[in-house]
Amino acid sequence: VDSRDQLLAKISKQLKPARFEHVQRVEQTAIQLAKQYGVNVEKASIAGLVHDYAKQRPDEDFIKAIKHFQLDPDLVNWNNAIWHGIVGAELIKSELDITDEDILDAVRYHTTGNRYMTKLAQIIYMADYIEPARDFDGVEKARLLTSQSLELAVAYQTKHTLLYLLENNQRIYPKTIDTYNAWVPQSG
Ligand code: DGI
Ligand code: FE
Ligand code: FE
Ligand code: FE
Repeated sequence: VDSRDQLLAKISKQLKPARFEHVQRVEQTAIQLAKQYGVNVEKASIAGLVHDYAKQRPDEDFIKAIKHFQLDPDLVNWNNAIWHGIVGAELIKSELDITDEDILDAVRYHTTGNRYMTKLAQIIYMADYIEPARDFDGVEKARLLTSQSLELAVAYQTKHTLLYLLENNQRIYPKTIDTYNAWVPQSG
């Protein structure tokens, strides 16, 4: 594991400036949430910084990694949006020597969510959605919910992502549906 400066240098090599700024805002948001919810602040910092590490890699890197790491072969039928977290976690592990499975799971599930998510994974999922530069209908509601209940916030994001994907004729990755089914609040 590197010093913070070494880690930042490696990340900035992989990302264009706007994306590098985004991951630093996600880090700060995740640190605040970690303090509020009693989660390890160091892990929240690292997970926030690395969550989009693989976002700007060429498709062929992901195809190679899916084979090399023997991940679910169906992953080849998806795209960067799905790969950069789920496959990106393996690249982070091998290239940045980050072996903490809490951090790697938070990266893995930061786009799709997952049936099981640690508090750290919930925090990264939400921090990515509500970091200060995010601006979309519903972001204020998402920020308020995140400050009140991580679980309800995860459910809110998942529902709104699904609605957005359906509205835009995008395919739904099965894990996104699993997340919805696991987290949607049930009243009876
Ligand atoms: O990497 P970021 O832009 O910071 O954010 P992200 O990793 O949360 O989301 C990347 C994109 O992934 C976003 O535009 C929504 C999309 N996405 C999330 N779930 C699914 C999905 N795209 C498809 N096709 N299917 C999904 O289930
Ligand atoms: Fe992402
Ligand atoms: Fe996200
Ligand atoms: Fe992100």
